[in-house]
Amino acid sequence: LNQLAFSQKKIWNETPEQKVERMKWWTDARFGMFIHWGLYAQAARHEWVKKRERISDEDYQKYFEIFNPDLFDPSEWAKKAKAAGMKYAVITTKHHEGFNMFASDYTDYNVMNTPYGRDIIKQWVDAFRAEGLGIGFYYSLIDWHHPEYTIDRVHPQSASSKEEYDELNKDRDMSIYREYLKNQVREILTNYGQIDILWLDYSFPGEFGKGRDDWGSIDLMKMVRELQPGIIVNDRADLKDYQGGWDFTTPEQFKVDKWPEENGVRIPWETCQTFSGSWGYYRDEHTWKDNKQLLVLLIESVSKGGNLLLNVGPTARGTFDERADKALVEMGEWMKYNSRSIYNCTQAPDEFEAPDNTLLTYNPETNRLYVHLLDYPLQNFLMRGYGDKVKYAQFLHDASEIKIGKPYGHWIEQKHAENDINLLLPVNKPNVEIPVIELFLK
Ligand code: JFZ
Repeated sequence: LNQLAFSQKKIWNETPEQKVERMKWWTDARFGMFIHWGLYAQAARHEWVKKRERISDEDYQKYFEIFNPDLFDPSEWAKKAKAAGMKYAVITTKHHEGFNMFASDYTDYNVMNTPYGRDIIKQWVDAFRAEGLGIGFYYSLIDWHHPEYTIDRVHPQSASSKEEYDELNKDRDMSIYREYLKNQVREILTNYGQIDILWLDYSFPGEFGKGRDDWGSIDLMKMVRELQPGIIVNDRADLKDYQGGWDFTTPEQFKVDKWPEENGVRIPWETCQTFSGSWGYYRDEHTWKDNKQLLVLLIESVSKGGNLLLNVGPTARGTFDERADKALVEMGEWMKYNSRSIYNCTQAPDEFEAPDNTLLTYNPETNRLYVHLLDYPLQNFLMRGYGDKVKYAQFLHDASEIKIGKPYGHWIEQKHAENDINLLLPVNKPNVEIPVIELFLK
């Protein structure tokens, strides 16, 4: 079911079985927290604000000079993630703005030199570890601050022609940035103990783009694998055709229609999603998804064999926006009673057809199938072709039996095959956002 595509070019030697084993905790976990936090939280209008509004380095400097998240309490964050049902978390150690949330020997543009003056990443790792959560680092390949990083033509910029870009970049040397990037990744993978996930972001190969040669991706990933042999890495360093160059794919902010494949083989995947559209804290954004939409994102990911990394953008004081808090609490309420249909679960075997308005997940170890009722049906719930497959049915949230009957009524009888069954659901929807039927399979 979870065989992996392997190519000839190798950065890291491992059998497909070893890879499945290395990633097992992560594919079982299914649900993680993404955290986008940096100086942009102060602007509170998108983590791309510097580019979007063409803010100069001089003007952006004020955020560095006043950064002081006095209410930052990472153990509170960790407890909230855990209560929501999340099993791991990934935080921005550096986003495109180039600012380091960690103490670095390679730039002064880091948190130690702000009024806050303490290593945020260190505290964050300790607190999230203490709650038993997997630890992930996001590190931006793109850097709008480093003086040697050549200014990109594909992102909004002040220059308009090739000549102007050449002029802007004439004194910049990407090989120096490449070395810096490697040094910084070494720092974050050396100074904080075991790191479970590395999330590099992102490549945009092409005429005006940047890819593996600009980042030195091959060399970088060899170092990553050596420093942290157990680490799980995303696929944004432009190393798709290298074994060991990536571990999972990252469909972002769109609906995944089926389990992604590489060379006809299903691959591990994780979709990352926001509450409201922006990744960084955005005070005035009103496009927040509701509880049901968020639950569907999670269930739908698992129903297609994937994970959900759900993003929080903390404020510049170090707190979660109350809308994020509310969303996490609501998800946790559902997860408390229904997480058995999420953890260790995956796409159902092809023989099971999902009835209308349902999503199926399946636990291969317990051989149980989960039917998520997105739109609560009438009481005679027809399941075609399930007759010889189901031993017992119950609601997941309260373990109350759901009786199994035959499709009834003489006028229906002729239309139904011998193998169809009818689940006798209560008339009223149980008080659960998305009720789940747990089927014990034969
Ligand atoms: C990137 C970042 O630019 C963004 O700020 C955020 O951190 C997000 C998680 O990742 O955005 C991307 C990167 C790649 C694609 C789209 C958005 N892509 O490949 O479609």
